[in-house]
Amino acid sequence: MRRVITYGTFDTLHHGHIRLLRRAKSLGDYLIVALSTDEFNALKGKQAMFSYKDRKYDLESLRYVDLVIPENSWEQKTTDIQLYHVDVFAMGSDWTGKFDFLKEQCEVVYFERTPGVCSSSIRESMIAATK
Ligand code: C2G
Repeated sequence: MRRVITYGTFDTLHHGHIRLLRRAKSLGDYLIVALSTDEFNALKGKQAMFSYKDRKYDLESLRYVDLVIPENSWEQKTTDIQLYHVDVFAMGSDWTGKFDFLKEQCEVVYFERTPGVCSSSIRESMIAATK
């Protein structure tokens, strides 16, 4: 069983996220998503539109996702990889190089980010539409 892990906020789930998850799952048999909690988002300076509970619900509905765990800190990646016996760490290319230190523990893969879609612009247009 080859286990893959990825991390993110996954707010206003869109095809850029889903393409990332689909490619991450294609690297193994089991995909874990460490989902940023609302508290960790505050640390990241991100204000998600949807709660952790709703974002978790969305991810758990996807065929590519096998397990959703909370992401509470920047530091947990090393222990997550040990705890869940992870073989591959995968992220989008906006993070290229940022997590290369994990190469001591597992494979590290960065996938090309999907152009033309992002949660922040979806959020802004949703907010504008309610004004
Ligand atoms: N992504 C993508 N294409 C997009 C938007 C996002 O491939 N158009 C990818 C990102 O590169 C990331 C994942 O989808 O790998 C989740 O994106 P975000 O929810 O924006 O996550 P982020 O805020 O980058 O959090 O510890 C790592 C952080 O929690 C990552």
